[in-house]
Amino acid sequence: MNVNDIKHAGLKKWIEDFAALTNPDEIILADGSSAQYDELIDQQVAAGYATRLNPAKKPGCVAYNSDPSDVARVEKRTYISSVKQEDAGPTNNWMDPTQLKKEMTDLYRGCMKGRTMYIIPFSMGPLGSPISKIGVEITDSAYVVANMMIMTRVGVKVLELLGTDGYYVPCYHSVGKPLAEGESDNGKWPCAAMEHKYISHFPETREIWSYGSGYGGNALLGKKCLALRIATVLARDEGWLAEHMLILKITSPEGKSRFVTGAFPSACGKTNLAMLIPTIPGWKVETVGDDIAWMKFGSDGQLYAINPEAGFFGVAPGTSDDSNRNALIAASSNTIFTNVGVTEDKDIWWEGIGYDAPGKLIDWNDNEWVQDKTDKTQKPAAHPNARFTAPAVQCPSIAAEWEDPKGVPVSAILFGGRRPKTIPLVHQSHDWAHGVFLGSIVGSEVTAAALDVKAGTIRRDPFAMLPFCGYNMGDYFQHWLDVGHAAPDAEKLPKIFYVNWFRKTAEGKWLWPGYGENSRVLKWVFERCEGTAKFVDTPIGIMPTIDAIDRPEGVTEEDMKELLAVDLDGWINEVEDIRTNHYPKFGNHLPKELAVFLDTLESNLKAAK
Ligand code: TSX
Ligand code: MN
Repeated sequence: MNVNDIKHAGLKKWIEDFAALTNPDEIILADGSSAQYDELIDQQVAAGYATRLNPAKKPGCVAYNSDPSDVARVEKRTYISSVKQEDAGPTNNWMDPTQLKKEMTDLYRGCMKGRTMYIIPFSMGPLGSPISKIGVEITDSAYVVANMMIMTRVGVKVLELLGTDGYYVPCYHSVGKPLAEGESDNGKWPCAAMEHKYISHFPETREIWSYGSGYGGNALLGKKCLALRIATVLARDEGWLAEHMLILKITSPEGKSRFVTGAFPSACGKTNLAMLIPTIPGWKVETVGDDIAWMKFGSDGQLYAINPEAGFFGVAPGTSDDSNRNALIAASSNTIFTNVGVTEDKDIWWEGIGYDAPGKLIDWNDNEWVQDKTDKTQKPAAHPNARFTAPAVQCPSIAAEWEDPKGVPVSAILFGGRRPKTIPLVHQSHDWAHGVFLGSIVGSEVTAAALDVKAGTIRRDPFAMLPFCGYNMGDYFQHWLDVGHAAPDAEKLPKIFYVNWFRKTAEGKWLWPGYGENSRVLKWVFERCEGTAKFVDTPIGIMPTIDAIDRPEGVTEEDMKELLAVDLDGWINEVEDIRTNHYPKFGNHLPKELAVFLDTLESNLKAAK
């Protein structure tokens, strides 16, 4: 099937119009076939954009290196272009949509000269699920096509679902580097200069316009742009939740299963948690999704979640047999690696993979690289934001229900962050609205990787959604409260927890071993849902008794007391920080209900002193 066979008049016209503007050499429909995927990858390898990896070690895998300037999402070039600036809110960049469309149309004019235009019909969510949404991305990047084929459901079946007049979210994308007559990229990753990059969202007309970057969330428009920023707007209008959450399944030794979702800011190990291998005998953890959850009430009054994605776009460095064996197995075949090191025998390597670099590598900058552990200033072989794009079905821990079109019933929602002090290992909200308060105050310690703020400070990232909400964040808090108020049965709402795997001693030692041992906390969460867990009420919420969670090896009773203590002075400082630095950002869009929770928390803490 090719573009001429498209039966949808609106889609046909859009493709023709955008082709007339961008002037590509040819137009190809991404039909979703593995033959087309293989052909695309072969072409990319032949043209020098990608390296075919060793079929004996990494069958069906390739490695790309990006331009050094195009390595991550660019928040300063990301826009929520609503008609009114107030609707984008205080935490999003805003431009007037007419102005922005004019600027971008000028950039798009002739931008695909010398390139192929690809049409990617894709479904976010299982094909035909009532919760799924369809998008069509037009791009001039074969890398984007290949990645979208792993991360979403692409092809002819989606066009069939669209029929002659079905609704889709139009997603415009160009790398922004037209080729002159006879010019070639010479195998170099094409992209535009930073000041010409735009990742634009038009929430009223539900369009995504991206220009100048070929990387990740800037270019794979089904993910952060559609499944989060545009979906949050749809969810607000339609009464559901589009969230930056993992979805996991936990099964007890008795064989009872529950589903848990969780939102964590970056660098907290969300993918590791989604694929966790439990240390407690008899318990099982399986994966439904590692990044995005769409949640809607079912006719039975339960909240159901689907993973709108079909793959994992995971951070490679730090992924090892110890930190996440399941991810390594998922990414051991049919995977696209971006900005990793490549060994002489065409295998991959990155910092934190769990073993030393074997011999001479080609690093992410295409330079020869030999590990020198005595040189503390040596630049890494893999970029810190290097990625694997791996099919979800290849994950050994993938749950049988991961593609169930009705979704999975959610028993619990976790929030978390990297908090060396104050925040206990786990506490639970009294009810949904109190849980919304906990989500609204999520924060994480800034790690060394972020240079704009000094390390050790706490950056608030409410619901881990700060970069991903397509409208005013204060209104988003209100939407969460409204979902609770509108619940068919308040008893069936998920219970909400705040977890913290990252507590340290005064000497800077980790108090909690984390990783697979986090299953002990998941077990307590499970037992709270069952009504069998031991718990106490405290000024901050519901907490495990000191003996409610079995201690892992190396954690003393004293450690456990510290992990589960209510640090009254620390929390009073926390309240002060929220009151003076966090909540005022949202101005009169901050729901009163949240301000009341802050007051109540403060008086609870002061009464307990
Ligand atoms: O992903 C992590 N998780 C969640 C796992 C399911 N990480 C890595 C964060 C960066 C992506 C963690 N790091 C976790 C964790 O629970 N905990 C820690 C901190 C930590 C690091 C090392 C040790 C203990 C705790 N122990 C040793 O190194 C021996
Ligand atoms: Mn994410």
